[in-house]
Amino acid sequence: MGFFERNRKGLADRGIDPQRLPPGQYLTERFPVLHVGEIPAYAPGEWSLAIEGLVDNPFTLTLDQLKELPAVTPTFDIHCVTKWSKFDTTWTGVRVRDLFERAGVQRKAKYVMEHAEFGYTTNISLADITTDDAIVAYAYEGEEIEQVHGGPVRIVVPHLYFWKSAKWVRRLELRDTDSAGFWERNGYNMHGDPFKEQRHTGDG
Ligand SMILES: Nc1nc2c(c(=O)[nH]1)N[C@H]1C(S)=C(S)[C@@H](COP(=O)(O)O)O[C@H]1N2
Ligand SMILES: [Mo]
Repeated sequence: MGFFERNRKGLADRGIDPQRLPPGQYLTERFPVLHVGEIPAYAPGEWSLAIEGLVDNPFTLTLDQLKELPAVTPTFDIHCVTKWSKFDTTWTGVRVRDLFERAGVQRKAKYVMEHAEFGYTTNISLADITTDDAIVAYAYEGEEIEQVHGGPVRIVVPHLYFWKSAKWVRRLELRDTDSAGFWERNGYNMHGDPFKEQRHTGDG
């Protein structure tokens, strides 16, 4: 039996439903760090998030303003395209949906480009980024998100591969057309559903 099969079998042995693990993934207890380039550092008060593009009322929030908004603290599994999955991670933040309601999304807006520090981008549909668990997160397991994991603020969209969850997010741009973000231009899938194994361009 190979590593992946042993790992999957280990789940059942521990009473965890193996169906939670998408095809081709293995469960890790660690929290791997994955990104291109440098880790940005923010002094308190420097960070901001803009909601812009096809909205009636674009606005920008500071970290303090974000933290004043109604928050949710969902627990969910995350799945990286490099094949690790981590179960039962708990994040606190504001639903992207709530921010978009405040901005007044225009009818023609169907897609969102997440823009992060240093030019990292990832594209996602409006439907995927407005689900219950899609949040602008500022805490992980009750603590401030570590800088290496995207602190002070990152997107978390648990039902898609984790590259769709921009760390150090600075702008959410509402768009009428879908265009490839950073990894999507470099061979990754436009949608990225782990249960359909939409890893590479054209999968699924
Ligand atoms: N800004 C930024 N966000 C990013 C990335 C990146 O390179 N830059 N990598 C993505 C990828 S491929 C993954 S798997 C997750 C990893 O998040 P983690 O380091 O907290 O595990 O961040 C995603 N968000
Ligand atoms: Mo990833």
